[in-house]
Amino acid sequence: MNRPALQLVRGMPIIGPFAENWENVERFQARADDLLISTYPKSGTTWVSKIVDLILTNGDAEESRKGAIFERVPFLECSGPSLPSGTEILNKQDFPRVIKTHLPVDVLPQSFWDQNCKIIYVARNAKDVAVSYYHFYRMAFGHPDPGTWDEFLNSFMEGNVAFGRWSSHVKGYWEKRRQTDTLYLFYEDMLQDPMCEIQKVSRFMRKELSDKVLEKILTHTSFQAMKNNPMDNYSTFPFMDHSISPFMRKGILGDWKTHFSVSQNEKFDEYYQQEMANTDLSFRM
Ligand code: PPS
Repeated sequence: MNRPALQLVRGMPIIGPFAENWENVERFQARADDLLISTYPKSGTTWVSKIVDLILTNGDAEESRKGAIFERVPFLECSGPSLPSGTEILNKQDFPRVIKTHLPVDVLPQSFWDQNCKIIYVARNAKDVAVSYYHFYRMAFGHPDPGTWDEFLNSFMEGNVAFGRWSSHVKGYWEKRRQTDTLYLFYEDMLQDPMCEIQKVSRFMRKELSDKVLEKILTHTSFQAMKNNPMDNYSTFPFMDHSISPFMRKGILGDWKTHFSVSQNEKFDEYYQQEMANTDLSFRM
């Protein structure tokens, strides 16, 4: 498959074929009972989607295996050749819906704000996101060729990657969280104490779950369980070559240390100080 170039939508670079369906995304009618899972790419979207799905099924892993995670939690802005678009799928879906998006706050369809939908936002530290995104670009052919790691890292810092600047994304939802019904989570907290974060999500969804159900959810959402589950590991999704890099790659904190050279790290730290100077949002790296 030829790798399509990124296109600009409202000033934000987006995967080329996603731009083709933009009118339908912008017009999308959210409902008050929709639950939106929003993230900058590679921040734990699939992980939290699986947690939400298992909370909704009361920990019933067999029920949750009835479809791939990208079918159970459709991707709003997804669109491509020979694929039903996210909006097409969602417009036919039963309510209440759980919806995945990578759109930043200023590009999210207005109806999500008008309906005051519940939003679960997951943020991950920028250095690990950059590494994970680089490997994802290599294996997912909807993206342009990432070039070398150094070239990709520069594009990432410039915001010249799909969904734009990491810093605007994480800060945008952070600033909006108090005026909206948003649960703001961190990937690093999920790694450190997954049970605590699962409980936060279930409380946010107003679902009372027994300890036994919570334990089941914990088991089925571990990195290894999801990596081994074809419904969760994207092995059934087209346009990806897992032999280049698996979707479920490492799932750890600090993999950036094996990728950043000393000078890349210095440059990145300088960029990071500038981008994050005006916020109290902080990350563990
Ligand atoms: S996407 O394509 O933007 O929707 O990707 P996303 O799901 O947001 O992020 C993929 C990264 O999350 C890791 N992952 C997990 N880590 C720990 N535990 C669990 N259960 C888990 N599930 C997914 C996945 O491995 C990607 O990170 P990297 O660093 O590349 O391994």
